[in-house]
Amino acid sequence: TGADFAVNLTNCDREPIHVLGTVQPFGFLIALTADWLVSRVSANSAAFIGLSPDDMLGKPVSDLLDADAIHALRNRITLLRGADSVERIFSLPLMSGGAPFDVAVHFSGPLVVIEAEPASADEMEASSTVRSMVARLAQADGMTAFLRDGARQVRALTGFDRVMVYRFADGGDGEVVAEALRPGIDSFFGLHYPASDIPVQARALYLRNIFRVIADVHAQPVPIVPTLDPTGAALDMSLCLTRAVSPIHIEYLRNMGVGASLSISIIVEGRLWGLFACHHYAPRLPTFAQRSAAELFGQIFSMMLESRERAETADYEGKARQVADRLMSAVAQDHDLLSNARWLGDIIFDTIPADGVGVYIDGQISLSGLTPDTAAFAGIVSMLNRVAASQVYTTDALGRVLPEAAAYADRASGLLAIPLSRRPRDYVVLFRAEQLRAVRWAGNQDKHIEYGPNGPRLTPRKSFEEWSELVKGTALPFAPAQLRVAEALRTALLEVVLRLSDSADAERQ
Ligand code: BLA
Repeated sequence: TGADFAVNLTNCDREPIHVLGTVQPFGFLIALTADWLVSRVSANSAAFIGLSPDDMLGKPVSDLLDADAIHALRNRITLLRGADSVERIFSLPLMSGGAPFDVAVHFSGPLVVIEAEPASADEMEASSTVRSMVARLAQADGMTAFLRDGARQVRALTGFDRVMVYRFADGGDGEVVAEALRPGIDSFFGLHYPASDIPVQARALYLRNIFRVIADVHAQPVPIVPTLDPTGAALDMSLCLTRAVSPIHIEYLRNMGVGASLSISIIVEGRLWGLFACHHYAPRLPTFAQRSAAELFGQIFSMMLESRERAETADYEGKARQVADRLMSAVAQDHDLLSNARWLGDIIFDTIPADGVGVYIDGQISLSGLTPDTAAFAGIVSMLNRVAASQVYTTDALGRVLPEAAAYADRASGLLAIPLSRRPRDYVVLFRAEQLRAVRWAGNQDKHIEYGPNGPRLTPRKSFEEWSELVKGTALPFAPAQLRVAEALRTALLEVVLRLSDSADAERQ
């Protein structure tokens, strides 16, 4: 269970963050058995409804809460029918004659979990708020504007100081691809972080539960009583709104001076594409209605992103076909073009972005852009002859397959090779430089911060350094769609090359 797991920097991907046994103090929690007996209560219940865990544990909930409230809860629970989701009720008086609460109910295994916090006076209409947010977003022209507008909308709704769109790469590391900020704070735009900053079990949980808020990183988490049931199991809080989060993440947030954090999953094609990651430099709890609206907005944003990505892919494939046709007809007319690296780069880089290109034909070398020198290129060609004679070959860490390449990693850490002939030897090779980018951190580096027990490693600056260390000698990988295009280019070029050699043979005869 989570309660006795001592988390540190080396084991945090195994911390069972869904069973830590605590809630955040802005709300309280009651868990009921299938026959509606109280089986668990958070220790802070008395402050909200005047009943302590001792007053409630083991009792039928009908002896404790208002009859109308129980009726409303039962109705919602029927709606769930065991589904992996959460129902919400706004402004429900839990005790007869008492104050209203905003309430969430869901199933955790066989238990019904009720979470409640004092109702806010917020009269916001979530649906109309989200409707106008979405209408504005729909007008965004292009992906960059779409992501940036998404961040702006979330900031306008939640009032957080910083809203980032954080996008995951295949290995789980991530990049801040859009940001909306309160004026005057440092930007994190363009920064990358290692996968360990949002460990694998957290990413899995965020796929299942798309919204979380940490209202006050200095608040003391409140234990659930009893923490373990008679079988020794802790309450699975995966779908809880009040779930207190991993102490290691709290330390990270404190180390960076953040007071409250909120994040919303962005899910595309069933995968965790990224997060809206929001920070506030003081404690902050958006109202229940605002949080519901933000969650809904996240879902709609995800769907819009998915359809924009599909449209982009279709556009891209159309453009790639045009490039293949253009290459083929140009080279058919003037086959010297094929050994002109600069000309090839101009045509290909639009569809397969790279920093340089080299061509090797009949022993002749032509280089353009950021590439290794001629001698190094010849070394690459002989390596390719061993690994890539007849298909597109790619690596994003050339130094790992060709040790001498470490010497020019800054110029060429990644390559994509398109063989031009059935026999080994002739290639068009695209190069990508090492992906490390110089980053200038804004802000006062000397500002005094008391670091937590795991020290300054748990800060974005150190995280970024760690990421930089991890990606030394690697380039941004060529994406699967880009590889498909390269394969199409290979077929097109192979065809002209064969035609050229046929006509050369004919001339000779
Ligand atoms: C969770 N880590 C998170 C979350 C984010 C980040 C956004 C989601 C929870 C939230 O909404 O706050 C990471 N936040 C970032 C990053 C930036 C940011 C990269 O603002 C960049 C600007 N975290 C670490 C390390 C460990 C770690 C080294 O940095 C472990 C060794 C753990 N992060 C960790 C855990 C969670 C987490 C366990 C899950 C928290 C939870 O939901 O319980």
